[in-house]
Parts: sequence; structure tokens; C-alpha cells
Amino acid sequence: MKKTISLFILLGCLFQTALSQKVVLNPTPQSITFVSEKVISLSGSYQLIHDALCDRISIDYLSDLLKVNTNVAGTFKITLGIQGDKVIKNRYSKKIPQRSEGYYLSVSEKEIVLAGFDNRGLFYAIVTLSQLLKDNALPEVEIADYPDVRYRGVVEGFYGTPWSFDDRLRQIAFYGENKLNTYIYGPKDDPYHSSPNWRKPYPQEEGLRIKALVQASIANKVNFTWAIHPGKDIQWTNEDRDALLQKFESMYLLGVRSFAVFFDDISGIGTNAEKQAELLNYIDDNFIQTKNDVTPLIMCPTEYNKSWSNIEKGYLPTLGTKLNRTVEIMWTGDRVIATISKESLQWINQHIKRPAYIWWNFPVSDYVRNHLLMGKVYGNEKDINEQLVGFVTNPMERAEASKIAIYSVADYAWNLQHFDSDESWKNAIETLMPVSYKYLQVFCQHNSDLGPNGHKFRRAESEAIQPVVDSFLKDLVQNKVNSTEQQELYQEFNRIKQTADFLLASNDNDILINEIKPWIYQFKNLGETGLELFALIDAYHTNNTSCFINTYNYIKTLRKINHIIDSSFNQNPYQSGVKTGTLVLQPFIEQTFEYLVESFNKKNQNLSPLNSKLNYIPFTFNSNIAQIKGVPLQIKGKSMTIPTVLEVVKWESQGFITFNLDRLYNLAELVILIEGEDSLNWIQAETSANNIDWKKIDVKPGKQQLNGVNAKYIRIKNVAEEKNVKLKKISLVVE
Ligand code: 14T
Repeated sequence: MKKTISLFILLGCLFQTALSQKVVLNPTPQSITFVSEKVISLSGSYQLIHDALCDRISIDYLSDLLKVNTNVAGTFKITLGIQGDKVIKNRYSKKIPQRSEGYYLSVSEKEIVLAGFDNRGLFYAIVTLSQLLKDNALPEVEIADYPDVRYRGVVEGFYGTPWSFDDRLRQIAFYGENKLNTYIYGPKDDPYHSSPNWRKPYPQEEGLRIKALVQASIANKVNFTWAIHPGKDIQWTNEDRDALLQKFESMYLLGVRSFAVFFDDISGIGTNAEKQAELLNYIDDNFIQTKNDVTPLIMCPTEYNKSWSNIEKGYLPTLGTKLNRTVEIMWTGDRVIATISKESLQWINQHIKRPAYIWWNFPVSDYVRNHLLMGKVYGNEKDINEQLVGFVTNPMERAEASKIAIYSVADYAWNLQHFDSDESWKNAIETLMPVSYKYLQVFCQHNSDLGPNGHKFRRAESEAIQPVVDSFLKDLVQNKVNSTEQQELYQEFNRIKQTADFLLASNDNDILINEIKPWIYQFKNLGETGLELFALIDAYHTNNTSCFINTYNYIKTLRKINHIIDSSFNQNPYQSGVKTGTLVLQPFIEQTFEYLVESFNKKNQNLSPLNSKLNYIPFTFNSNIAQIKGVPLQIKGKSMTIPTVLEVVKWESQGFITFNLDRLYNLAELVILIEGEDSLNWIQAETSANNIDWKKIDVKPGKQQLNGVNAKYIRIKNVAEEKNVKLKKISLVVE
């Protein structure tokens, strides 16, 4: 009996075989046939059949996997090789998909066949075999498989602390396990990748670490791609051109065989398309093409997304026509942070005259550093494989936590049509925590949205409980009680509280737990606060005044604990602190609390009213500067800071930032730090008590004392021409 299973029915390729455990294949194969329901138990001695020149990496990997004892040859045959090999040629060649990195795998009672289109294909056949293997047994299957996308992987391209050496080693192994073939090394904060040191070779120790990463990449069939970011201060001289080539040569000596040049996030002369194309063609002609073992050059343009591109001015068309066709061009989509559609790819491809190489800015969190992005991978269209040459994800500073998204990107980029976002996310979680996955799933479900941010990119969060929250809130304001809803919500908060402890005490992925620990603390606080809310509801309905006040006080105290966590962990000048459950659950708590306390106050007019605002925000700001408005003000005690944005900000003439205080304060200190600006004569600062009459104050760069000026509003304004500036810090401290 032969059974071909449609992968749609398989739901993300989870299938129950006669094996005791379920088998999950990631990425989902293109086609899989269950030949029978038999389980093939492996005996431990085999006959490995391969050509003499068969790829050593695959032989070693297979031997390791099956613990092959080469001294004791068995009778069970395992044939491995590629397309043209003698052992493959006549018998199996026709079964191998004619696609690069494709493979054919068959498991029967007689033998196992592992046949790659190329060496990477063979390697991937063994990866699949390793995923099929459970308790030394295999299902009887036939698989023909290949990737939809040529380059699949990760670009370590974020701002912030670069991944550690150990992070990277674990990542590279993970890429091998999930058939990702690309790791692009480009952490913005490595000074030898970008300015100031891009011209210099790495110091010896760091060089050796890169060499070791290259070795690990080779063992996992990953292209270790080393990227350079020279555009901040490149001079377009022959010296700089040669310095870049020399740097690449030094990386080549460390074993690097894939290269990229990034021109993102720069301003000034570095952004010149003609010059960029000229330099890249030179590198391509005199370095990439002259070595016979280097993969095609990759570049990231300055206009790397549609919203930043100006076709009339010709930047992208210049690259499209001038840049050697062999150079791949990266693209983030319609915006810096966007999901990818067919239409947007067609748009860019016509300008760059080649299929784009997608740099997907998810789950990168360098612009929302107080959030974890552990939600599902969704939103990218599934019919775009013809329109792109690569798909790499830019991850979070937290490497292990990023694996949830990376796992699903591996799944998606291998087999677009069969990608099942929900199933892939669940499988990722189970892979990361094979024992405690149920708890991790609860955690991730409520830690996926980004909160309001300058890029206006949001993700679904708390989807399962959201409808209950909505109808609960509707009932609440109508004074209706729906006990099923209440029960469900109560249980969810209870689950959250327990989950936090279960995760803290778990030991199936210590590295992950360590990375996300502050968020687990905050998650527990969220659970506890939610539970107390139900005690408050109870006290309210039973008119138990003292219980109500007591619970009210306790909820306020839990909020203080929340602030303590928020100001103790993950402190950084960008988005400091620790946020969790911000899309659905925190607003639920705040709104319910507010409604209950206000109703209580109305009922108890003889008592002095309780403060119904759980989250009282004393300071806010507004601005007409596009890149700044809409970001949340950072408040710490008496000090407030406009969160640092990574980019160069276009500060138009008359562009302003106004701090609004909740009452009159004596102002203590103002900080305006702008890169390279030692005179702020183009900025006017003024204060006001009533938002009508304004009084000018002098401004100087950096920190300045305000000597107790009494005001409720303080505004800074560009009174000169438009300026492009890198804002280092803008903050105000009151007494
Ligand atoms: F090259 C790019 F494709 C890219 O995305 N560059 C950076 C990247 O390093 C960063 O991790 C990512 C997310 O913040 O976005 C780019 O960085 C930015 C994005 C901006 F919108 C830097 C300044 C910006 F204004």
C-alpha cells in the first residue's frame, strides 16, 4: 500500500507514524510518500556505500548520527552520494529533483538511499533522516525535496550588543539543522565591520574567532558571509578602494568565502550610486570573480526600501543598470519593517533588473528594545519564490529567543506554499523546549507585539484570549456579569503566573530562560495583577469596602513592582526596561481597574476618592517631526527622555518637540545632544505656564541647567532651515 500524503493535510508536516513519538520535519518537504506503516528498526551495523570522492562532511555526519561502526560492517545498505556518483547514477539519478540543494531520500526494509543533487542536497537528505529517526527507528518513506529560495538564512544586522561567539556557534548549528544556508555577519556595533575600523584587519584573537565560525559554518553547509559597512566615511579614493579589497583579502585568509557590502543608514558622499556601483564592480571583477571558490557578492543599498527610494533621482535605477549582474541587491520591502508582497517585489525588481534579496526586518527589536518578539512569522506572501533570490531574517540581540522566528523563516523560505504559520510556530517552540514547551507557548503568545513604534509595525498578540477580553469589557461597562468570561480570564492570568514559575524552574533550555528572565519576572507580575483584579471585582460586587481598598492598595503595589523590574533590567538609552502583554492584557487590566475604582468612588462619596489611574503618566510630549512623533516618552522619576532613534532625523524648519507636564514644575536640566553640532543657534527653546505666553531661554549643546524656571510646557524648535541630524539625546529633568 502506497500512500502519498498531501502536505496540506499534514498540517506543517506533523505526522503520526507507527513510531511512538510524533515526527516533525522542518522545513516542510516538498513531497513525502509513506510507503507503508512499517517501522524500520536500525540494528547498529551497516554497509555504507559511496564513491571514494563522496563529501566527507556528509559521511562523518551520517556516521555520527547512526553511530556507524566502520569496523563491523553489517548487511543493511546505506547508499549516499550525489547526482553523477557511480553508486547513484543509474539507479537513483532520475529520482533526484533537478534543483540546486535538492535531494532524494528513501527508507525501506532493505536499504536507505540518500541522494543529493549536489553536496548540500546530500547533507540535507541526512538532516531529514536525522529528523525522521526516533529511538533508533525510521518510518518507511520516500522524499523528494528542494528549496524554493536560493539563499535562506540570517543577517546579524542589528544595532546593539553583537551576538557572542557561543551564541553564533549555536546559531550556525541550528541553521544546519533547519537547512538554512546563509549567515551574513554584519552587526552594526562591530567597529571592524563598520566605521571607524572597517579598513583595519581584525585583531588576532577576534580573527581567530571568525576563523572558528567559518569552520563551524563549513561543517553545517552554511555560507559564512562577511559584510563590511564602509559608507559612513568612505572617501571614494583608490586608497579606500584598496583598503576594502585588502580587508576582504584578510577575511579570505581567515576562510571566508562569501562577502557583502552594506550601504544602509548612511548620509553624505557615501550614498552616491555611481560610486557605489563602480566600487562594487571593481571588487567583483578583481576579487570575487578571480577566486574560484567565492560566492556572488551581495550589497545592501542606501535606498533599501520603497518608502525611502526616489526613482526620479535615480539611485536605484543607477544600481540596476551599472552594477554587474552577478551582484545581488538586498531589499527590506515597502518600508524598513514590512512584510513582503509580490507586488512590492515586482516593483523593485524592475528597477534593479534582478530578483531582490530580501532582508526581512523581523524579529529584530533594536527599535523596541524593551519588547520580546516571540510571535508567529506571518504576512509574507506565498507566491513570490520566482521574484526573489534570497530571504534572510534580521534577528533580536537575544540569539536563542530569535530561534522561534528563525525556525519558521527556514520553513517558509524552503517551501512557501506549504508554510503554516501557526503550526510552524508551535513546532519551533517545541524544538526549543522539548519538555516545557507548553509554558513557553503561553509566554510567547503574550510576548509578540512591539508596542507603538516609529516604524508603525505591529504583530498580533494574545489572540486566543482577545475576544474574551473584548466582550468582558463590553459587559463591564454595562454592569453585566458573565461568569464564563470571568472564569476564562481568571484562568488565563492564573496560567500566566504559573507559567512564569514553571519557566524559571525549567531546565530544558537554560540559555533561553536566561535571555528572557526579566520578561518572565514581568510576566509573573502581569499574572498576579490580573488575578488581583478579580478579587477587586468580587469586593466591588459584594460591597466589601475594606476588602476593596485592601486589594486596590495591593494592585498599586504590584504596579510598583512592575516599575522596579522595568527600571532594573535591560537598561539602555533607547527603549529601556521590560514590557510584556502590552497589546491586550495590560490595557485590559488598566481599563478594568479604572472602571471599577471610578464606580467605587461614585458609590462611596463619603470616602476620599481613590486614584483610578493605574498607569499615571505625568509627562508627555508632542512633535511634528515624522520620525519622532508617536514614540513613547521614556520616564524615570523626574526625568523624561525622547527615545533615541537609530536613524538620521529630518528636522524640518519649524519642526518642534514640546514636553507637556501635568502641572507647573521648576525645571532643572535640559539636554540636547546632536552628533557633530557644537552650536545650536538654529534651535530656539521656550517655556510656558499656560501654552499661550512663551518665554525664550538660551540653549547650548549638551547638558544645561535651567535654574528652576517655573513652567508646564517646554518647547524646542528649529528656527532655521531643514536639517538632517543624528539625535544623541534629548531629555528634560524637573525638580
Ligand atoms: F540595511 C537594511 F536593510 C537595514 O534594515 N538596516 C538597519 C538595520 O541594521 C536595523 O537593524 C533595522 C531595524 O532597526 O533597520 C535598519 O536600521 C535603521 C532603520 C531605520 F529606519 C536605521 C535607521 C532608520 F531610520
